[in-house]
Amino acid sequence: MANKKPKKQSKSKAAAKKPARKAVKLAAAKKTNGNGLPKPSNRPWGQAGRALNGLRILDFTHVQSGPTCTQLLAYMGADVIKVERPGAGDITRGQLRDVPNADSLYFTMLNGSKRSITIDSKHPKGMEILNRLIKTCDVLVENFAPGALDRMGLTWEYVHKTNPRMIVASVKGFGPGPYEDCKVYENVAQCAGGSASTTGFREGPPLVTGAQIGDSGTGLHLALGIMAALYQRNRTGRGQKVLCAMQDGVLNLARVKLRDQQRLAHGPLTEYSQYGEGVPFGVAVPRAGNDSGGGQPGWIVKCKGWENDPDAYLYFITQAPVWNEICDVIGEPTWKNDPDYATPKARLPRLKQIFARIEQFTMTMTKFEAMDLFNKHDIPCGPILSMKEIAEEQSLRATGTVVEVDHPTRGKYLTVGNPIKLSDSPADVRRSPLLGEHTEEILSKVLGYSASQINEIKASGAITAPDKSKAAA
Ligand code: CAO
Repeated sequence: MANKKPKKQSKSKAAAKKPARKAVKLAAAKKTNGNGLPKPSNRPWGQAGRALNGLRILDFTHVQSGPTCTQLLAYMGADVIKVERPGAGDITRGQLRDVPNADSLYFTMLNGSKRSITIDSKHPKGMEILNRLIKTCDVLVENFAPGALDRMGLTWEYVHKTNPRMIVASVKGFGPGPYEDCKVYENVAQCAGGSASTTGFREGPPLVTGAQIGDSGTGLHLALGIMAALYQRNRTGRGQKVLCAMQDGVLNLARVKLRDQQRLAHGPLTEYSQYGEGVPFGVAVPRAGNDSGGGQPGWIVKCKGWENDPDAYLYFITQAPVWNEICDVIGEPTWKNDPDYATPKARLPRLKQIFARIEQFTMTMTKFEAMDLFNKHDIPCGPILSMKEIAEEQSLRATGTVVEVDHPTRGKYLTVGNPIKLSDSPADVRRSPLLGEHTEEILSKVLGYSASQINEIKASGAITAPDKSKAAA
């Protein structure tokens, strides 16, 4: 090709250049729609890569809150590089262990689809590797105790100077204020965010919930913050700090209770069963047992088998638009026109009695039979599903919400896949990495270290656990 004689041009050079330029412009327009944006792909849905392909995350997270965030980003296609301390790793690898010498489910279910590199961030050579990672990654995500990242030398100023495009996303227990330096775990956040004081039964103590709204809830908030910061970076060209405090995250999820706190100033909360029972309200939102959160009164009622099965219950909502159907189904047709029952307002002081009657009916059938029956009449209700039932539920497997993955040391286990379904980006749910499984791969393929440099790094102790026998000698 290079030796071919150029053909004689019949037109002048200037004239010949014009169409060439036009062709280039046309080609660009074809690719970009003429407005700088790519033309819609004509690849089949689900075959145009994953939503976050090309995004690289420096994952400094541990325990639960941070890992839930980065796992979600990994499911959506981001390359998540989890940095762990050599020899130790994320503390959850060894917590609540069910299989000897294998990573715990605590760890494996929060760190799927990631790569693991071990780096001692307090070793000079380790810091050199981290510097390279900072230059090549888009987002640094961390949830260390307040001040820990700064103590490593990775202050915001330092990271921003090293890579101005980098987004630094953090989970902390509290935002700026009196408690900003405190370490926080899930239940502390539930208590400080208003969830515990409003959960449980009026007569009992505050209660924490099984859903990890402080950890996983804040991880979700952080993922959204990261996405927004990435979008803004497209415009500004620079990264920013993203901070999600667990107290704030819980309060955001408990906002209806702050709503009720303000309503209290204007009178009793009539949809709380305490109102119907004639119990006066205090100064703060009380615990409401299993009352429905909104204006549609609901309660948990027993179903067949409740004596032996702790989950033989159904959540039943007396939704106003289907009140007539409810009356017919449970065998109380006269309630439809009885002034004591016919309107939502009239029913409020009688909720306890109404739910007792509904329960009388539901106790004659299983929760699944009740669910089928009520749904035929458009009556909102839901069976109380045990974790065993959820683990075995085939429809959740079919949608990829529950996924079985295989792990080299623990074997097959179930994990929760991506609860966010994208029609053009199938979730990438893979097993969690072993400690340091991808250290060499990342050093060579991502950071460009040569084989001899990697040997040097290994000898330095920056990526390997300290040799205990040497230390003892
Ligand atoms: N190399 C060397 N040192 C490392 C390292 C690495 N790769 N990775 C972590 N470390 C060090 C940190 O530098 C820190 O050391 P210093 O305190 O000496 O600076 C130390 O390990 C651990 O940091 P930590 O204080 O975050 O860990 P902890 O176990 O004491 O506390 C937690 C855990 C969760 C209470 C705390 O991290 C925290 O409050 N995080 C913010 C809130 C949060 O996310 N909580 C949810 C936890 S899930 O329920």
